[in-house]
Amino acid sequence: MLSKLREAFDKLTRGAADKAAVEEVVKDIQRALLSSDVDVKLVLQLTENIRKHAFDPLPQTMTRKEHIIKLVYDELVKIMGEKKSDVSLKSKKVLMVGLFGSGKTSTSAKLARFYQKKGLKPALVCCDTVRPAAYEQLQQLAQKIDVPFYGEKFEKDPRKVLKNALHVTKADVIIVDSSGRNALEKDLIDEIRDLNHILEPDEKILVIPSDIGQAAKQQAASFHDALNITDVIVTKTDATARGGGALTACHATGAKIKFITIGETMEDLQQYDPEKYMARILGMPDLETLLDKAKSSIDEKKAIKMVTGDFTLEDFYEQIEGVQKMGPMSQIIEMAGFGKLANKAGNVDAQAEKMKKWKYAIQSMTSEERANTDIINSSRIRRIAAGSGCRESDVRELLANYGKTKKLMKNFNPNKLKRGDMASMMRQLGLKG
Ligand SMILES: Nc1nc2c(ncn2[C@@H]2O[C@H](COP(=O)(O)OP(=O)(O)OP(=O)(O)O)[C@@H](O)[C@H]2O)c(=O)[nH]1
Ligand SMILES: [Mg+2]
Repeated sequence: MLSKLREAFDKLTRGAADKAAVEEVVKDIQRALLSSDVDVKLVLQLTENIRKHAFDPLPQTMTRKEHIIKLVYDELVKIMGEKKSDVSLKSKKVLMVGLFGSGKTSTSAKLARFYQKKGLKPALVCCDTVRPAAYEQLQQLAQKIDVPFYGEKFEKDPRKVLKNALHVTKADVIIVDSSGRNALEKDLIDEIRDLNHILEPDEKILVIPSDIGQAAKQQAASFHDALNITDVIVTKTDATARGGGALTACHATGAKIKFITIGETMEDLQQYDPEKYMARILGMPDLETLLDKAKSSIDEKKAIKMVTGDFTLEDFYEQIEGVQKMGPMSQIIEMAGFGKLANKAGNVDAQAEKMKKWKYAIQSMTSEERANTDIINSSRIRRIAAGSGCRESDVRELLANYGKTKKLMKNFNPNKLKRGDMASMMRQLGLKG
């Protein structure tokens, strides 16, 4: 169980976190990963990075223990997906593959339900001609969620079924369920390969049950060889909190987790969210709080850079962009005690348009110009404008705002800031009407 990792982390609270202690924890982490069926090579690779960064300088808000948990988290999500999964709502064809009993059929229906709730028209196709009741199983699920279903009860060749299905099925999202096997056999791989050629799917999803062990690597690698897996769905996460198999499968395919399933009803499918998923498999419900702390310490560093006036044109761009996204700048405003003032940061669309121009302009500058904007004279402005497709006045506006901000930031002390100062600063930056 990956939750064994938690026990390893706990050791860091006791005693000093010196080199020997961290080394012991690294060993514990290795044992925990190995006993969760994570591939040996992968375990060594993961822990090497943790060892390397264990003694990096600590951000003020974090303890050594929290820092190491964050390192482990970063390593794990690098493989399984660092961001919440991206689910496109365009028309598409999806092929579901996986071994016997992994959850392909039920997950196909859950996925159809997911897209149905998003306002798309899904359809389910049964290409499992091996398991006796496969046809009825998917048909019943399709009926339950009121989604069109195609299958041929007596046809033994799934290739024929799929070709026919594609002729008659009109839907935004076509989800094709395939058959499983006890083990990876050549006939299954050949069949999957053929279905892949006939369907030409946009998404090729490997369905992996949470409780899969060491077999994950070989399985994932074989499916990947046959059809280039694009996404992973981890099923049965309610039944066991293992997670090592999913990690290995993602590593073997290079694909990220798109969804997890958390139960047997048609609503039990969730988009993958790294923080939530890791909290689940590590058995650490408070993980999100810890990660929030890590995020705010990064913003703190940026803020310090900003208030010391030592910031470049690129930093400037990032800060302004941050205001749009309620990012770092709003953090500073919060630090200064003004709550979500940045919400009122003016007309978002016009601002976004301006940002785009500025971005191109910055990209058209030489690194020398970026480092020292004082050298940007009229002829350089002309060149930058021409290179970025902006007007010269846009470039001048960018430079003027950057200069103003730099000056403001030098005198900016978040602790002494008054409400009026902040509003005036926002106005001067052209961020408030
Ligand atoms: N508790 C729980 N059960 C699940 C979950 N996902 C699937 N199952 C159950 O696992 C069993 C197997 O699921 P199927 O969808 O039939 O698996 P399959 O891969 O299509 O199986 P074959 O077609 O035989 O290869 C069913 O009883 C499902 O209800 C889940 O997230 N949680
Ligand atoms: Mg099935």
